Amino acid sequence: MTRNPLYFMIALLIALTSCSDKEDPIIDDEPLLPKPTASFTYEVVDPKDPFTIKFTNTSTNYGATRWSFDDDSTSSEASPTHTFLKTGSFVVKLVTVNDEGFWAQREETVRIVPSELMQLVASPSADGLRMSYETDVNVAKTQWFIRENEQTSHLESEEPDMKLDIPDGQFVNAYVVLTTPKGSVMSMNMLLASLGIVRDLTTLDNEFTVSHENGGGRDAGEGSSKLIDNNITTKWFVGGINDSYFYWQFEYYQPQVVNGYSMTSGNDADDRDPRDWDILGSNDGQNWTVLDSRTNENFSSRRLTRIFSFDNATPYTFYRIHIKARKSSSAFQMSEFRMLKLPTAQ
Ligand SMILES: [Ca+2]
Repeated sequence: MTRNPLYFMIALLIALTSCSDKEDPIIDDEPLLPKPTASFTYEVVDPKDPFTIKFTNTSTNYGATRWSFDDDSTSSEASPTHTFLKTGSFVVKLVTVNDEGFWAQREETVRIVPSELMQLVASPSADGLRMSYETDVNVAKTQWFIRENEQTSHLESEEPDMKLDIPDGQFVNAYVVLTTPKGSVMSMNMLLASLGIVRDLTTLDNEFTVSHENGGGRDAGEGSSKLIDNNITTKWFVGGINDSYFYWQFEYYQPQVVNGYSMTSGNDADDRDPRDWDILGSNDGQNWTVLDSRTNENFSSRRLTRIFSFDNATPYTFYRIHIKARKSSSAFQMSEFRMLKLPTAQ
């Protein structure tokens, strides 16, 4: 028995709209066919092209299939092969329909993660820092970009590597974009210092607590979670601090060596900026060692990121940032704070 494809489309549309596999007004008769099931498996066929995924339909009792790949593309093949054009998480959906218009569906999330596909390599040398990458993926085009500010960046190199002369104490924000022969793209950000890649330890298995919270709570529009959400357009605001002991701290499950941090000022009201502060380390949460101490610091513009470094080779479980004074306000605000491990000479 064959039916006009339009029939399937209408039946599918009605079935999807009614969100049920039992109430189909087109079907008057008792179902004669077994109802369809929907299931599938998927795999990368060639490790050199992890963006191309082969989907194997393991559904039963179906006449037609409809795939959607969560990237604006679809397929009606039984077991399609699909190439994603970027990294990310894709909710792939399969709908199966039998000749009586009964349907079933299944969703699976396909994840293509850059950090699982490529690794950045930094080698300091006499004529600067050499950046390269290791990957099993077939790469047709490499582009290294240097970020000038939050909005603009420039193409630095189209070679497999990039050489940079970074003065001591300065930092460069960069990213690399790799394009496969089929046009799929993956990229990675890096913060670089003269000796290599700066590691961001802000969200590596840590507990984040604060002495004072925003009135709306941790996850409010200006709650403390906005201090470490890796977004400089969101900020943490807390008022009424006055002379009380004000801090935030990180507790790591495994002790970590931290020897740097970044602070990004708020979008307005510079009187709420930090002026004096200490960075303290502890392994029991009781006895603290002062690792870095700053006074009369100034953030000369809004949403300005400043990176601070200090000498520390000791791994600590606890790090506390004690803000001893704001510029002049009884309130405090900051757009972003990151815990950093700066590369040191071997
Ligand atoms: Ca933020």
